[in-house]
Amino acid sequence: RGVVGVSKFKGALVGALLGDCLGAPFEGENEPSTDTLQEYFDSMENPSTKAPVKRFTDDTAMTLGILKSFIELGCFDERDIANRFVTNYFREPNRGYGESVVTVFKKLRQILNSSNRSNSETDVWKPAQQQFNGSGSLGNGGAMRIAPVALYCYSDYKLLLSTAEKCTKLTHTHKLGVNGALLQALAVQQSLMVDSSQPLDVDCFINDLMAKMTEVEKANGNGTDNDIEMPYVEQLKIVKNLLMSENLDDEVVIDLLGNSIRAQYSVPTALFCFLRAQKPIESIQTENKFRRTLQYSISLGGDTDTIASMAGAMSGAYHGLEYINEGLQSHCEGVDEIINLSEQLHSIAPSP
Ligand code: 8NA
Ligand code: MG
Ligand code: MG
Ligand code: MG
Repeated sequence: RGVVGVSKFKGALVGALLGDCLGAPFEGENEPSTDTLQEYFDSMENPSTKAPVKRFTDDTAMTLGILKSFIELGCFDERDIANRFVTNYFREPNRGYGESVVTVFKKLRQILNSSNRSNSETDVWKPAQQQFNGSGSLGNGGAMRIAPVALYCYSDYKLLLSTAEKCTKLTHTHKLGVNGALLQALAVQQSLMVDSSQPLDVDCFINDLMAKMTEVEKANGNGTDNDIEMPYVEQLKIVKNLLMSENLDDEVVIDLLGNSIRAQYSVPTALFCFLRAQKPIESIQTENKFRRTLQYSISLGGDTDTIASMAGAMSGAYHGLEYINEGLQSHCEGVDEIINLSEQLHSIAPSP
């Protein structure tokens, strides 16, 4: 297992940014038409198009918080990350945050401001645990921002799992929220490790993830009150079956995998989009598998920015920055900054 190059670090984070920025205009709407999306991407890839820059949303705002914390502190620090989440939210509350996570930010702000109280009153883990009457959030907000953790910890599997879990539990403590973030982190890490000069062995990629998530769900529990023992492993089986089927029916994909703000019904969907885009998709005209990944993710509707962002992180980590069309990049807010930060993260991430 070799050292991962800087292009893959940049690809992962630019991929996450582009998915967020380009998917955001369609978030929550009904699925956009095939023609609308084809034209949307075609026009941005055309160098003469100077359309307005697309703003990033909460997905990227929180990713940037984690990224800058790693760079400035050189390690994972929960109080520093919590502080960045809070500061970023109150400076720019209109980035499209989830409805309930704002409660966590408000409580965290009080905790972080109260320096000389008892330990329990300064516990940064508490507010997330109190969400949804103590069951915790199962939204995809932990998964959508996890890419920097996957990059920083890529060479140390145990550190990756434990850091991704802690990072998620600052806002999301439900098992489905946490395990969804672990799946996303593992998928990005695997994408980094695969050589993109060879065709992707999709079957091998999903089998590896299934084995890892089996261990995760055995150890962490499933977080549901029904009979499904390993909900993410079940979703991964569906991903595998869908990848083998000849027909690609959007309705079936949405019905089986989902396109919602729940981690369980969006992280496996993002993985499917990345893997399915390794082959041509009839309704999408492009040779570029990164663009195909984003365009397909957004075509499914629902939580388009987040699903495209998660799939974009995997695809960018696999292909590297040079593969990502510059026209698409130029239409996204913050792309130069995130490339610069990716380089810095690469220089401090422990190598194997
Ligand atoms: P969150 O923790 O506030 O969760 C989001 C929502 O999920 C909550 O408001 C609830 O409706 C639901 N939810 C979460 N946990 C539970 C539970 N235990 N029981 C019942 N319902 C629950 O925020 P988040 O950070 O997870 O959210 C991330 C998403 O919100 C991303 O898609 C992000 O882009 C943003 N967002 C999404 C939309 C959209 O329409 N899809 C719109 C604006 C913002
Ligand atoms: Mg968002
Ligand atoms: Mg469609
Ligand atoms: Mg979203």
